[in-house]
Amino acid sequence: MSARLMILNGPNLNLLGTREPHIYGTTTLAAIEARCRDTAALLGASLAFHQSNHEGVLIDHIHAARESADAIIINPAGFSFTSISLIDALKIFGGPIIELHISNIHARDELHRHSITSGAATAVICGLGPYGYVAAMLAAVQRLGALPAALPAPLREPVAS
Ligand code: CA2
Repeated sequence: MSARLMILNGPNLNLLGTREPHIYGTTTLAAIEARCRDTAALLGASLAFHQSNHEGVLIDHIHAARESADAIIINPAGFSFTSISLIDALKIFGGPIIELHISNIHARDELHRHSITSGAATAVICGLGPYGYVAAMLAAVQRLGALPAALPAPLREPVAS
């Protein structure tokens, strides 16, 4: 099985690398997308990668993902703290959802600490910087049981619970 991944990026992330580098680093979203495409090739996965500043556009992508993707990786950015509609859309998607934040939101100010969309996610990754996207892709494909057999065993096999 070849996993189909959709990565969604919320508002203002198109400006990554240009403002507040002390929080979000200097890597641009284009560079992150390139890294994600390289990772998809390594994982034998297909990738749709989107960014929007508009809640409704993100919701339309999530609806489309019900047909076109097996897993969603989403950095809802500011919508993490406000959007009941994103939560509702994510709950309708049937596959694994990994919520991702570049910064460690738990170490941020009160306004940026409580993601309400996390409750609709299968797992949450935060604080790893842009590498979080790579980690999320690996975890999503592992969840789908679609990691290439050529990958070393520790990357493929879940640790027993
Ligand atoms: O760390 C993350 O990935 C965040 O989702 C980024 C959001 C923030 O509201 C979350 O608390 C954590 C903000 C994205 C804003 O993007 C910017 C990009 C460049 C310069 C300034 C902000």
